[in-house]
Amino acid sequence: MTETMTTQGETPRLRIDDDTWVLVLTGAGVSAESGIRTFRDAGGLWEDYPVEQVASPGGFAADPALVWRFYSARRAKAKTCAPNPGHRALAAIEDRLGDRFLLATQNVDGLHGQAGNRRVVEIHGSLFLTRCSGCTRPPFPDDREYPDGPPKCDECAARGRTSLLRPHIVWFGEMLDPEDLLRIGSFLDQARRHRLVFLAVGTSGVVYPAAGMVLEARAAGAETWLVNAEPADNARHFHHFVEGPSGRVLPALFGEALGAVTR
Ligand code: BJW
Repeated sequence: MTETMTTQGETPRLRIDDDTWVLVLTGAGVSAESGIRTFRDAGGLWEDYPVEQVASPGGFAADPALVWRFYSARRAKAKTCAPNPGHRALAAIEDRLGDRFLLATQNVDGLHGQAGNRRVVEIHGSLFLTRCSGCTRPPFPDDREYPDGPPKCDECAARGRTSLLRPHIVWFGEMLDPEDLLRIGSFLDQARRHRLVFLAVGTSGVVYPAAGMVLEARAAGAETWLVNAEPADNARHFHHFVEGPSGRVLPALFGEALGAVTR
């Protein structure tokens, strides 16, 4: 494993040429400058909410009303937030690269889509989708808040059963959608024949399988970059670590690669 090159001052430029493919992984830090709380920072969500009670299947079974209060408050907050320059830089890079770009996000706030990214895999689900905990109806768009208690599934009710609706979020101990992982895997398979760049932004590198994606990318021959406000747990696996806020670093990192696209 090569040594990680750390930059704290002036942001280096990431070279992007006609043979470059870019896989991006984002985490909560990329939305911090939009006013959305991260999880593990000082002042993060896990300071106020016990993670196993609000983000696990067992927590939902024990107290679905608490879980819905947590996600209702997150929906309410996310509705008031807008993309920041970091999101917009990633949207501009997708505009330039087209199918040579893929963004895997752990965020559930929808801000990448709002910024204009289209090739997005929301690996931990979406705040604005709801599904049934008891039947296989597909997740459906839902931005309502449920402060007064957990909503029930009307399709189950029509069949004489009672099931609770739940947020379409991947909780601890739950599998990520295999189709999402397949999409990322096939992108890597195509990209390995080209110049591949893997860029992780605003993530503590603690939660798997996302935290292991850098190693998969390296196995596919990627040059690996981390942009984060502090050293992530898995920082040693990256070739380059640029320390700083993504809203400032990303536009500078892409530099003239963004020149053709103004937003
Ligand atoms: C800035 C910034 C700025 C601030 N600019 N930067 C292998 C080893 C050990 C354990 C496991 C393993 N494989 C699986 C597990 C179990 C588990 C896991 O990883 N546990 C670890 C915690 C130990 N993983 C799972 O259960 C996953 N499922 C799975 O793997 O299924 C198979 C399986 C199950 C069980 C055993 C084995 C296999 C599912 C994970 C689901 C995660 N869900 C959550 C909550 C739901 C989403 C939601 O409500 O929003 O997802 S947890 C929470 O953490 C959320 C996030 O997406 C996720 C990652 O957090 P993130 O984004 O990194 O945020 P932070 O707050 O941690 O970090 C922010 C960073 O930004 C900080 O570093 C700041 O410095 C930085 N920052 N401002 C740039 N302006």
